[in-house]
This record gives sequence, structure tokens and C-alpha cells, in this order.
Amino acid sequence: MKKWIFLLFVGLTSYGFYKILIHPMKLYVATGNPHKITEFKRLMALHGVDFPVLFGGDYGGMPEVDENGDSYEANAQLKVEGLEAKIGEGRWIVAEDSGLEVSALSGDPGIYSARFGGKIPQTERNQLLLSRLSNSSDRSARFICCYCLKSPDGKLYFFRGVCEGTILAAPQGGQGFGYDPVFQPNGEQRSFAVMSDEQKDRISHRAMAFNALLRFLKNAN
Ligand code: ITT
Repeated sequence: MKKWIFLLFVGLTSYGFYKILIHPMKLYVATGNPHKITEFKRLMALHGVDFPVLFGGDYGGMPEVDENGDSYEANAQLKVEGLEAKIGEGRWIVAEDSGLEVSALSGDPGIYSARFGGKIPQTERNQLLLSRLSNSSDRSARFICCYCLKSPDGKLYFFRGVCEGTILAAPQGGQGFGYDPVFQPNGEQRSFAVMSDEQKDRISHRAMAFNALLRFLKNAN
């Protein structure tokens, strides 16, 4: 009996070492946003990701990056390069840039979603968005998510996910983060902030982009 426990222990320990030290792929996720990390981890669990993934706490924190690109792709790449400057070249690094595009605002706030209205709490930011739309009958909007992946040989890959929906008349629900309370995905009768994690993960822009990223990584592995 004891021998079996010993063998099990050795097996599990070896597998742990294999995953961390020998596994050909180790993915660094470049983000400072704890909500994104939570969603990324949920999506990893959902898809049974079996390679090591490292987040901010594992590499001493995400460095400050000036997100001055003119597209989601450019900003995601800046984040990848920001982390690469800290941890060194020759690694798999992924970063994500996302935002909410509102048709009646000509696509704003878009890549400026995190800074819309300046340094104000997100509840005020959501109210500001609703007030900008108070006279608008067109409530259509979409969340965009773009992952930038850099491979150890320095190649860049981009994966986009989109979730179409409408902006509600008033905030709804307390789940999720950011603009979730004011965004209702098409085909749903409730905002992202009312849905369970599992429901959001089936249709969100981040889930769509993550699926494409994972398909690529599984083939590269
Ligand atoms: P990192 O740059 O560190 O990854 P960030 O919060 O600065 O984190 P972005 O520059 O990509 O991220 O800003 C995206 C903003 O868009 C984010 O702060 C939210 O306000 C909004 N957003 C993105 N995805 C969202 C989601 O799933 N639900 C609600 N709001 C979201």
C-alpha cells in the first residue's frame, strides 16, 4: 500500500517538474488587469489547457506600458513588448487589448475604453456612456478583443474576437467588470453583468479570441 502511495507521489512530482521545467511551451500572459486574468484562467480551465501559464504575480508584476497604439493589435503588441523587455526574448508571450465600440459614437470609446471620461470610477464611466446616448435610437455596440502572441523565434500572431450587442438604457447586474452592466449581447435578454461566468464565457469577445489563440497554440505545441 505504502509503495503505491510512494509511486503516486513520485509520478505526480515528476509530472509537475515536467510541466514547469521541460514542457516545450510556457506561456507568459502580459496584463495588469485582474479581471482579465480571472477570465483567462476560467477559459484555460474550460478548455483543459495543460501547459504552464504565468501571470503577473509569477514574474514580478506587469510593467507600465504606454498604450499609444492606434489599434487593438498595436496596443496588444506594445504590452507583449513591454513584458518582453522585462523578462527577455525567446519566450511565448501573449497580451490582449479590448474595448467597447458604440455605433452612435462612431466606434468610441474603442481603444480608449479603459480611459473613457478620464480617471473616474467605472460606474461613472458607464453613466457617462449612457448620457452620451440619451438622444440616440441606435444602441448597437460591440466588444472587441485582440490577442497578440509572440513566439520564441520572434514572430507575431493576432487573434480577434467580437461580441455584438446593444447598450441598455440603465446599468443591470453586479457581475463581471467594466462595461458589463450596460452591454446586452445579441440574442440575450440580460446584460453581461447578470450572466453567470459560464454564460459569458460561451459568447464573449474574449472567449472567441481565446478559442482562436488556443487552436493555434495546440498546433504549435
Ligand atoms: P491591460 O492593459 O493591463 O491588459 P486594461 O484594463 O488597461 O488592462 P485595456 O487597455 O484592454 O485593458 O482596456 C479595455 C477596457 O475595455 C477595460 O478596462 C474595460 O473597461 C473594457 N472591457 C474589455 N473587456 C471587457 C469585458 O469583457 N467586459 C466589460 N468591459 C470590458
